[in-house]
Amino acid sequence: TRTTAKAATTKSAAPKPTAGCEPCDSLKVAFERQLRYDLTRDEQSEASMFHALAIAVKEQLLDDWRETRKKDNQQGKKHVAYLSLEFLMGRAMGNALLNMDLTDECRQVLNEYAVSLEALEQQEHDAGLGNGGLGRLAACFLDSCATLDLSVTGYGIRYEYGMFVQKIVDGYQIEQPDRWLRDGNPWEVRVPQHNVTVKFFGHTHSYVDATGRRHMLWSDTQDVAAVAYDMPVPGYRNGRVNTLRLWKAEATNEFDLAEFNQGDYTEAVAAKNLAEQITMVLYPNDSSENGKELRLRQQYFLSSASLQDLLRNWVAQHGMDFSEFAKLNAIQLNDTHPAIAVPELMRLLVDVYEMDWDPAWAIVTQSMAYTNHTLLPEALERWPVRMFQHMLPRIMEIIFEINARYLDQVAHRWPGNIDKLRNMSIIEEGPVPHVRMAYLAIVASYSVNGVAALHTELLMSGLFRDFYELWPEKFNNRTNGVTPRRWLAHCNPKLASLISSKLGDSWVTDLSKLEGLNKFADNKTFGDAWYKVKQENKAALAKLVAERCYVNFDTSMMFDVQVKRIHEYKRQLLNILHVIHLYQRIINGDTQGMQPRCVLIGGKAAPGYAIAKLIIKLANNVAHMINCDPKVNPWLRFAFLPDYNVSAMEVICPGTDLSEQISTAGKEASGTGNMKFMMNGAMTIGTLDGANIEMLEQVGEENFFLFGLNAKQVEELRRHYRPWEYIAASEALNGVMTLIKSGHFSLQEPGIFEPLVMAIESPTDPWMLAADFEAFRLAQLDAANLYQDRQRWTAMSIRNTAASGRFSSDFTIAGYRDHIWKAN
Ligand code: HBZ
Repeated sequence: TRTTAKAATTKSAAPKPTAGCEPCDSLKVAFERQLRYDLTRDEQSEASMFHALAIAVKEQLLDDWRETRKKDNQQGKKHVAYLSLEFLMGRAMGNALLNMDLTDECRQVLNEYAVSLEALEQQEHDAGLGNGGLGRLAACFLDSCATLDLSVTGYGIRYEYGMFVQKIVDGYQIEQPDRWLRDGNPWEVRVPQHNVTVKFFGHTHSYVDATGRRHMLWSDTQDVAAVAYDMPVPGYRNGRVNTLRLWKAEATNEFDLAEFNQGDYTEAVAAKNLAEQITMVLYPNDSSENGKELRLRQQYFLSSASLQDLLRNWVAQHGMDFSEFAKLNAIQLNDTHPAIAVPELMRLLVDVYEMDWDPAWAIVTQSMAYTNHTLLPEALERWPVRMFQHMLPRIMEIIFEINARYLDQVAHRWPGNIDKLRNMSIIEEGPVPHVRMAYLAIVASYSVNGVAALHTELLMSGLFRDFYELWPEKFNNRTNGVTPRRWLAHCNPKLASLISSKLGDSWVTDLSKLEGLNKFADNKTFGDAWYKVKQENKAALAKLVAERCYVNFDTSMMFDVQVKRIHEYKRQLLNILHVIHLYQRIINGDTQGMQPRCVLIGGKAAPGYAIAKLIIKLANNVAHMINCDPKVNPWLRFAFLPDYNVSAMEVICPGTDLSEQISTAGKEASGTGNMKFMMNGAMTIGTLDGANIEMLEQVGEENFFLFGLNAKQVEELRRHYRPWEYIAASEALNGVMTLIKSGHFSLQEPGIFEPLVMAIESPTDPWMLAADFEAFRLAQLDAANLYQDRQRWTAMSIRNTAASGRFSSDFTIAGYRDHIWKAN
C-alpha cells in the first residue's frame, strides 16, 4: 500500500471527539454527505469525488486546527510569522492523508466507488504560488514546523493565477495563465472577520498635540481590503495544525471615493478592479527584478496585512503592552521581497500604537530575521525612491529616518570614511536614487542567514562584507532541507516501505536514521529489492514522459535528469552540449562500450528571459533530431518535459538514476532539488556549488560524480578567460560547436542559435561553459561506465539515500528554532 510510513498504532475509523461536542462525522460519512448534497457538481466524476474527499479530509482536521490555535494563544509559546511572497505548495491531498494517517481509511471509503485514491489525487490542481526553490522551501518549512510542533504561521498572497502553465509549441515556450482556482479550492477557509485595510498613495502631515507629542497622519489614501484565506498545515501525526494565511485584495468602500464624489458612480465601482489587481498574478521571475510598481504593491500589501494581523492578535491577548512582543514573536523574511515589513512595523508601532521611536526600533530589531537566497547582483531588489514616495509616502519617510540613525552608527565605527557611508547607505545615490532592500533588511534584523555553507561564506566575504564587519554576530548559516514526508514517504512509497522493512518507520521524523541503510548497501538481496523499486519508479517516469513528450524512455537505459528553472547559471546548455556530443559519437559509430541513456530536461524560463527561452528551443530541436533517428535511438533518447512543477517532481525524483546539479560554482545559493534526488537514491553529477558541497561531504567522493572549477577558480579565471582555447583543446567540444554552427539543429530557422554560440565563445561568459566542458564530459563517462555495474551502482544509490538525512528540512528548522527563533 502507499501508507508505508504508517505509525505503529492502528487508528480506529471513528474520529476523536472534542470535549463537550458531538464527534464530527467519520471520513466516510462526511465524504458521502458532501458528494450527495453538493448540487454544483456531478456526483460521478472524479473531479467532484476529489472535491468531496478534500472537504471531508479538511473536516477531520478542524478540531485539531481550532485546538492548536487556542493552545498557542494560551501557552505563551513563541510564535513565528514566516513572511513570503511565495508558497509553492503543490497538491495537498496526499500529504494531508499521510500526515493525518488517514490513507488506509480513505482507500476503504473509496473501495465502494471503484476509483483509486491515486486517480482522485490527480484531479487536484497544484497550488503553484511560487517560482522555484525559494517558494518550495517555504512549503517544506511549513511542513517541518508543524511536525516539530512549532507555532508558525505562513503569511503569503492568494494569487488568483499562480506560476504560468508552460506549453511547448514548435519547440518554443508559450505561457498560459494558471487558473488553479477555477474549480474552487476545497482546502481554504475564507475568514472575513480577520480583514484588515492596507493604505496606498495619499499624503503625510503631522501635528503636535497638547502634551507636545508629534503625531503623523497619512491621509487621502486609496484603501484596499486584505481578506484572509486560511489553509491548514497538519504536522506529521502530532495533532498540530498550523495555518498558511493567504491574503486576497478586495476593494473597500473608500476605494476611489474621490471619483464617486464627483458623481461618477459606475466609474468608481469599475475602479475596484484596480484594488483587486494586486493579488491577481504571481510575478514569474525567479532571479531578476523587473521593478514593476505592481510588484511593490504586492510586497507592501502582504507585509502590512500580515503585521496588522500579528499586532491585532497581540493586543487582543496582551493589551497595549508591547514589552514582551519580541520575546514571543519572530518575523522571518523570506528574502527581501517582504523587507518592507521593516518600516511598516515601525509605522504601526509609532503612528498607530503611539510608541516612541527607540522602543519601537528595539522591537523591530529584536524580532526581524532575514534569509538571503541569492548572490546574483541582478536579483538584488532596489526600488526607486520616487516610486516609494508616491505610493507609500509615510513608509519612505520612515526609511529615511532609519537610514539617518543607522548611518550615525556607521560614521561612528568608521570616522571620516565617506566611502563607507555611501556604500553602506540604505539609499543608493545617483541620478535615480534607489532603496536597497537587502541593506534595509540587514540593518533591521538580528539574524541574517544564507542557505548553504558556501553561500553564507560568500555573503560574508563578498556581497555583505561591510555589514559582516559591523555586525558579525548577526550572520549565520542554515543549510536548506526538504521535507521527507512529501519527498520520500509520499512520493516514493515503494522505497519508503523497503526502507521501513529494515529500519522501522521512525526515519519519517528522524531522517538521520537512514544511515542505518549503509549496512545493507552491499547486501545482494537488499540491493536487488532496491533495484527493483528503482525500475518500477523509472517505469512511472517513462509513462509521464510518454504522455507529455511523446518520447519513449526505456527503463533499461540510464535516466539522466535535470529539472529546475531555466537559467544560464544553472547551465542546462552545458547539459545539452553533452547530449549533442553523445549524438555525434553515435553518428560517428563510436559506440564501443557506450551506456545507453535517456536524458530529460524540464523547467520554465522567465517570460522575458530571451536566452533562457532559446535554450528551451535548442533542447527541443536537439531532442527532435535524436528521437527521430533510428540509428541513435538504441543509445540515446532526449526529451524536454513541458510544465515542470511540484507534482511532476514527485514522479521524477523517484525514477532518476543520475541527477544533474551542474551550476557554475559560486552561483547556486543552495539548491534543493539536488537533495530530493539524493534522498530517492539518485547519484549526483555536480559542481562544488551550493549544498552540493555538503552532500558530497556526507556521502563521500566515491559516491558522487564531482567535476569542474570551484568558486575561487571561477573568480580567478574571469580575469583572463579565453573560451576558444578550451574549444580548440577539446575535440568533443569543438565538434559540438561546429555542428551547432552548421545549422544542423535549426534547418527551418537558420541562425537562431547564434546568440547561444556567441555566449559560449565570449571571453566575458560569466558561466564558463567551455572551461568546464571537458571535466563534465569525463565525469559523465565515469557515470556511464559505473552504471554498467548494476550492483555497484545500486550500492552507491543506497549510500546516497543513507547519507541524505542531514537534508531533511526538520534538521534545518531545528536550526532556525534553536539559533534564530529561540522558540520552544
Ligand atoms: O532559493 C533559490 C536559489 O536559487 C536556490 O539555490 C535555493 O536553494 C532556493 C532556496 O533557498 N532562489 C529562488 O528560488 N529565487 C526565486 O524564486 C526568486 C523569486 C522571485 C524573485 C527573485 C527570486 O523576485
